[in-house]
Amino acid sequence: MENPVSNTLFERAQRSIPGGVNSPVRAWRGVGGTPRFIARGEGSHIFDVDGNEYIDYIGSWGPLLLGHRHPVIIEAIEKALTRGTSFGAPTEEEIELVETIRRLMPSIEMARLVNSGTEAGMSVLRVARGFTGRDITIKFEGCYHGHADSLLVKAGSGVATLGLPDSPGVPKGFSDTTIALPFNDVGAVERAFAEHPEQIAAVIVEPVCGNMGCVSPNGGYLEFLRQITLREGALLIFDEVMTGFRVAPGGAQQLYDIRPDLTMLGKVIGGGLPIAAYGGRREIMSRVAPSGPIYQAGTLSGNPLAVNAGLAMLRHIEQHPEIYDAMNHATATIAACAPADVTVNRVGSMMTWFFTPQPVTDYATAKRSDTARFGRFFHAMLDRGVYLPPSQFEAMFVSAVHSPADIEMTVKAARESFAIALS
Ligand code: HOZ
Repeated sequence: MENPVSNTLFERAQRSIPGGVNSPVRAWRGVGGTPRFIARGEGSHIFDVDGNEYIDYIGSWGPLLLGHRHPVIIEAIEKALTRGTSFGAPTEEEIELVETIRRLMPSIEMARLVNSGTEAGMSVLRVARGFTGRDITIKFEGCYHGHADSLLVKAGSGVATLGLPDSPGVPKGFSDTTIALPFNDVGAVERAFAEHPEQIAAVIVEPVCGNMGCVSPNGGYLEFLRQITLREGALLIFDEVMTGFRVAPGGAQQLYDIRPDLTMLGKVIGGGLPIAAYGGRREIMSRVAPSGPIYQAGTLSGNPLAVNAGLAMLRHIEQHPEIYDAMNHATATIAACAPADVTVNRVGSMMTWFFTPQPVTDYATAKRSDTARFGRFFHAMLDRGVYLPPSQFEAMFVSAVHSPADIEMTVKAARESFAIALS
């Protein structure tokens, strides 16, 4: 595919924006080549500035359950737009959005709206520390909870893609409050609690990891995290930025039947517009200002465009639970075409093809994947009109509007691309 306009734009972008992008993975350092600049999206497809069309499996990194420009979301945004773009004052729809989230995810008894997953992550940790009076957090290697200082330790996503173990600029005092452990390793968590009695405020986890590629929890692992946190007086935080309303209407906590103390939600609650939330047990959330002393604030929190878009999407999925079977079936069909020396991890409509024949159960095993082969595969797929996340360490997402024709074309493209990548 020709992409002269993208090439020119990328050169221009690099003169004004670090790496030419506003979020590192978009620079395609994980696969090489020039990122395509996107002109527009429609349903399951996106179109670049050179006029090339692709079946989109990024979906704005997960939230576009209904694809691009779904009529219910566009209508909600248009209506909201006629009333104003930002008030810095409460609106009725904010209550409705949080009430809808509560219906779908009953562990969330109260929630606070913020603007991004990063903001949700930094806020939820402050609340966990403020509530427990403890400072240490356990996170898992390869999990990514946004770029807040104390969470940027052995993180996944762009940090994994670029091979940066941690980030300069994070004060040692901050990273010292974080213990990073291998995902799915029960013994490591037991040892950390034994070594830091009554000091661990919370265990934060992506219940299905999406930021080291898709990695599912071993049977019983999330139950174990629930039990040990209860036993040790620590809080269990689920980061459902990717899994929320995706792997089930009530997220991973519904799928695995676990009730976390606190939950982070991201862009999915805005149907792709910038908004996020954290919430959980009333007793904990009541400690957030102004009802309690733990401070967190923001002018754009509960922005009316994002709130109305998210409300429209969540109401739609509440009324159409059948979309989950369709998304899961479509994803399973795509997943099934992998050859034996490629490992497929899939949970619902999230999946990753890892270029290793070994099982991928944590960050160490994800890193065994042959990223050069992944890069060849990515480009072969792109040449065939299929747009995947440009990193081995990101999950791909299928929406409710990917059609049978999209899936058939993707499977055909994947078979041809595996042959190229593995040759
Ligand atoms: N770190 C994000 C996904 N895990 C990528 C964000 C972006 O580039 O938009």
